Amino acid sequence: MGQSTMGSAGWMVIAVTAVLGSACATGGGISDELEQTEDPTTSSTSSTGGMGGMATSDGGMGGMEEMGGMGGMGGMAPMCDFGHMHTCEMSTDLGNVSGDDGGSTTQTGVGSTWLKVRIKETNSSIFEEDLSYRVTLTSPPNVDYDLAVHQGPQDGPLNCNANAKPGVAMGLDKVVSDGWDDDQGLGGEDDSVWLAVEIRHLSGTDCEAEWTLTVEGGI
Ligand SMILES: [Ca+2]
Ligand SMILES: [Ca+2]
Ligand SMILES: [Ca+2]
Repeated sequence: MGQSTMGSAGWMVIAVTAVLGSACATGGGISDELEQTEDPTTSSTSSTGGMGGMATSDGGMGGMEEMGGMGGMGGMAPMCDFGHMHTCEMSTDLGNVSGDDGGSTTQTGVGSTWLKVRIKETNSSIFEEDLSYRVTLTSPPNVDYDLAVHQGPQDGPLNCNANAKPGVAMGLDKVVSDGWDDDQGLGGEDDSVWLAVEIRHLSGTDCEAEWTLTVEGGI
């Protein structure tokens, strides 16, 4: 079928060329010839039935590709912004998680962002109860996110410039953990710390796929 279509189209091209050739011979310069060569070819490609065998199928495929492209861009896969929604200083506050007695908090979202959480000393016993935490970022299967934790000083403020503790890959998870002594001191010493948690988009375009961040204390 393809061959016969090509064959008839080939004949039509020859016919058009022949018509143009004779028209050219009766008058018109080189520029006229070029314009006429383009015009009949274009119009017959889009409208005439005879050449339609080939021209229509070409046009049809082209049309489908354009439609498909537009549909993909516009409806099925909307563009979304995976960039940071705000700065570290404006990070979302997840509140306190007990770093000694234990506890946890979980957050979900899409795209890069900053969050902060306080790993709080809640046990005021005269006996030491050391503090620790584990931050786990679980990426959805089709979007990859990276994790970094900036750990502030004990009994101090959020420190966005603290050295980043990079997430260690464990399957789909990125994990950062740490622990430190419960200092007693005279009258007790607060060993709570603020964590600035950065979630950074690496790859993938699914706007619906959420990451899950879990912060556990007293691990
Ligand atoms: Ca304590
Ligand atoms: Ca303490
Ligand atoms: Ca301390």
